[in-house]
Amino acid sequence: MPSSVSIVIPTLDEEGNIARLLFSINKEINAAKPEIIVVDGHSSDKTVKIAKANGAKVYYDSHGKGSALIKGISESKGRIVVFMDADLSHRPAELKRLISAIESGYDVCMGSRFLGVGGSDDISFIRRMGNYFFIWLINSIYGSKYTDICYGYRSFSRNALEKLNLTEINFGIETEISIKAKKMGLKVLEIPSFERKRHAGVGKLMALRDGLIILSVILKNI
Ligand SMILES: Nc1nc2c(ncn2[C@@H]2O[C@H](COP(=O)(O)OP(=O)(O)OP(=O)(O)O)[C@@H](O)[C@H]2O)c(=O)[nH]1
Ligand SMILES: [Mg+2]
Repeated sequence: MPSSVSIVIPTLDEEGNIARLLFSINKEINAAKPEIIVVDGHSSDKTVKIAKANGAKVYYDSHGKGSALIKGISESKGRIVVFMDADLSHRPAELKRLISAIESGYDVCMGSRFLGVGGSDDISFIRRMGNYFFIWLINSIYGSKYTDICYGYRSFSRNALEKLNLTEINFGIETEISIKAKKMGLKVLEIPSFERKRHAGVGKLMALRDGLIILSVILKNI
């Protein structure tokens, strides 16, 4: 893989996951010599110590997952940037496909849990229904054909990230990306992705609070 690749990983109390994730990333795409950027929300556990010991560059951000990703974009150097969760929900085996989509000329490549052989072991009934509703709403309002909206396993060209100029500091950032990419006419590819159950630790997303944030992002971008 000739391109330079940065992987941006937001973390909050992921000490039970981060070493395993970094090991698997390096195993999968060793040849790409990826730059690994961890942006930590001031974890109270050993996340940062473990990330540094396993070769990641660590930065801090206090505002939320979206804000951590934005910080990661500004600190990263790669021509291709991948967003990846720390909890082992996103399979490192899918990295090559996300990267090669950008190398072959797409601006954005989005993993989708609801496309083809994609799926999820990690999504509750309520969250699945919420996801379907938001996908329908965005496609109806913006004329897009997305099969997934709120999933964070995605890759980007540097150019696309500069155009997107992201601002959402919380879990609304994926929705912001999907809407802006459609409105800007970016070349987007969705690929099937399988979301595994969070390995260790506790999820930070709260369905009602974050559902309302996502709804507000959908409405304010009209
Ligand atoms: N820096 C930072 N990272 C965060 C914050 N909230 C969540 N994250 C990270 O963002 C990623 C996604 O968060 P999760 O808590 O796994 O959200 P989720 O996948 O919707 O929830 P689960 O299905 O329960 O895992 C993980 O790597 C978290 O550690 C935050 O406030 N700051
Ligand atoms: Mg998770």
